[in-house]
Amino acid sequence: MPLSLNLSPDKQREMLRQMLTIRRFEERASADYLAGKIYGVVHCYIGEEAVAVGVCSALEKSDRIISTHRGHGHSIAKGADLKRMMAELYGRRTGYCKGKGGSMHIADFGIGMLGANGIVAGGIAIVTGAGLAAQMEGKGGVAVAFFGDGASNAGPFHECLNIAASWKLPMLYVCENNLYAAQTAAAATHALSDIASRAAAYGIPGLVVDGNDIVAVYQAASRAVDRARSGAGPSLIECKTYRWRAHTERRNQPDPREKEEIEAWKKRDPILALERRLKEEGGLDEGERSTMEREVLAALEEAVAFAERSPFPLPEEAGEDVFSA
Ligand SMILES: Cc1ncc(C[n+]2csc(CCOP(=O)(O)OP(=O)(O)O)c2C)c(N)n1
Ligand SMILES: [Mg+2]
Repeated sequence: MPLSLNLSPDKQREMLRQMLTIRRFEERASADYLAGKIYGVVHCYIGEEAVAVGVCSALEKSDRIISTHRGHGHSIAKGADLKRMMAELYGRRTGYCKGKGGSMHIADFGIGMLGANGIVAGGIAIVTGAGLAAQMEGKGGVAVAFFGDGASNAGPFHECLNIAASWKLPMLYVCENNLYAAQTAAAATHALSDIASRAAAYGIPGLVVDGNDIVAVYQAASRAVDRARSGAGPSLIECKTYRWRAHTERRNQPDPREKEEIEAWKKRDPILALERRLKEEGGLDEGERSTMEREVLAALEEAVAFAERSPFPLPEEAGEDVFSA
C-alpha cells in the first residue's frame, strides 16, 4: 500500500508547490531583510513547511486557522496572496495590513487565515473562539491553532484545551515542536518527551507525528478534522520538526544549537522527501520539477516587483485602523 494513500498525484504536486513557495518566499525575505529592504522582524519557517501544508491540505477554505510569529508558511498554505504578503513585509500600503504590521501581522479573513500573532500562545485563545463560533454556526467548520513547543508551556494552551475538550469544540491544536523556544531548548522547560501526552490531561486524543513527513501530517490532520467535524471534539497533534535558520533573521542572531544537529535535520528535508516519493511513485519527473521551480520563482519576482513599486503608508495614516476596547 503506498504511503500516499488517499492523496492523488495532483494533490501531492500541489503540496510540493506550496512547500517550495514557502521556502523560496522566505529565502527571498531573508535576503531582502538583510539587505535592509524589509523592516521589523522576520522569523523563518524553513524546514517546517510540511506541517503548515500538510495540515492546511486537510482543510476547506472556509475553515479557520491562526498562526504565530513564524507565520509565512501558514499564510501561504491557507492560500494567501504572495503580492500582498510581500508588500506587507516591505511595509507598503498595498500589504495585508497596509504596511503597518510587517511579517508578524498577516491576516486574510476571506481565506480563513485569522492572523499571525507576535504574542506567544496568544493565537491559541483567539482561534478557540473561532472554534466556538464554528460550533455555533453549525455548518461543520473547523478551527486550527498552530503554535510552538514554547507556547505549549503557557497558560492559554492549557485553558483552551480544557474548555475546547469540555465543550467538544471542532478544533485541531497543532504543536510545531522544533525543539527550541527562541534560544532555549525544549528539554529545559518541560519534562515530557512528547508534548502530545498533555492531551490526556484534558481527555482528548494526542498524536505524535513526524512533522517532516507531509503525508503523515496530512493523514493525521485529516483524521482529526473528520473527528472535529463529526462533533467528537478537539485533538492535539504534535509535529516533530526543526527550523533550519536562527530564531529570527537579525544579523549575528545568537544560535546555541550544535552545527551537527542542524545538519542532521537538513538531511531530513521535507521538500526533498516528498519530491523523492513522488518521483518513485511516477507522480513527478525532472521536467515537471524544473517547471514548478521556474513558476514559483516567477510568482515571487512578481510579488517583489509589486511590493517595490507600491507606496509607503503616509505618516498621517498611522492612527487609522487602530482599535482599543
Ligand atoms: C507572551 C510572549 N512571551 C515572550 C515572547 C518572546 N518570544 C518570541 S518567540 C519566542 C519563542 C517561542 O517559541 P515556540 O513557541 O517554540 O515557537 P518557535 O519560535 O520555536 O516557532 C519567545 C519567547 C513573546 N513574543 N510573547
Ligand atoms: Mg519552538
